[in-house]
Amino acid sequence: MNGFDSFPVQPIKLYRFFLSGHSHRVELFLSLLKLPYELVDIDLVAKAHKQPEFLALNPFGQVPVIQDGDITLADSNAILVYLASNYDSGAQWLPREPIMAASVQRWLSVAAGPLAFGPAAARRLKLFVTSAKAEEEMARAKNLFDVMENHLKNSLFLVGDVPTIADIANYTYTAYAPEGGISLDPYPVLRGWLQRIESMPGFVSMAKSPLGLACHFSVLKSHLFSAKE
Ligand SMILES: N[C@@H](CCC(=O)N[C@@H](CS)C(=O)NCC(=O)O)C(=O)O
Repeated sequence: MNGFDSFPVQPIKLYRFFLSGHSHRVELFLSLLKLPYELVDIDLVAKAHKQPEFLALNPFGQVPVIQDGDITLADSNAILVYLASNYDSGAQWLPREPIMAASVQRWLSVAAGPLAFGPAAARRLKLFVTSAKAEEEMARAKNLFDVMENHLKNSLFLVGDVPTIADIANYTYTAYAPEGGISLDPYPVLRGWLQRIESMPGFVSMAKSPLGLACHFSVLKSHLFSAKE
């Protein structure tokens, strides 16, 4: 048991891709909440995410999606909000106090904005579109990490001294920024924050490249992102 009031009657299905940071943030939160879940790998190489069966789950044709009983929900941050609202009755992960709630939302917007279009985009380009320079993405990442480095000098986590879904939403693409050629060496405070998340009971990591990519890289490069090159 996880100590929370509500508990899924059956394992929550997480439709994901193993190198997707958006998928990983959901898996990480499910694991930290000690909720039962089942991973369903979506074959992005075979474009399974663009087939009618998957589009019925998410018309945007993107992972992650969860199914919790009768509920089907797409979008990583929406899923974090749902899981926190439904399964954390103590409201630690999504505080209800107006300023705290707004601060969490602000960092969810960062995860969907500068983080997605900075370090996450640089990683995607570096891993899958090797000819790309990713200069704009790297500049965005630097701006973002400068802000986070300063911000985290004042608190242990992004919103106060206890972890919230703001930290979960921003963890993966920050931790994996080096895969996009962005060093975290200049950011000791940021690295301390990553370590605090990694030391939480139930922490699970995402596959790292090139290990994670070893068997998939050539296939991915030629099929998955070719349309975006
Ligand atoms: N806003 C979405 C973004 C999800 C996203 O970008 N998913 C990527 C994998 S990381 C995807 O499915 N890409 C395939 C595509 O867009 O065709 C979320 O937060 O879940």
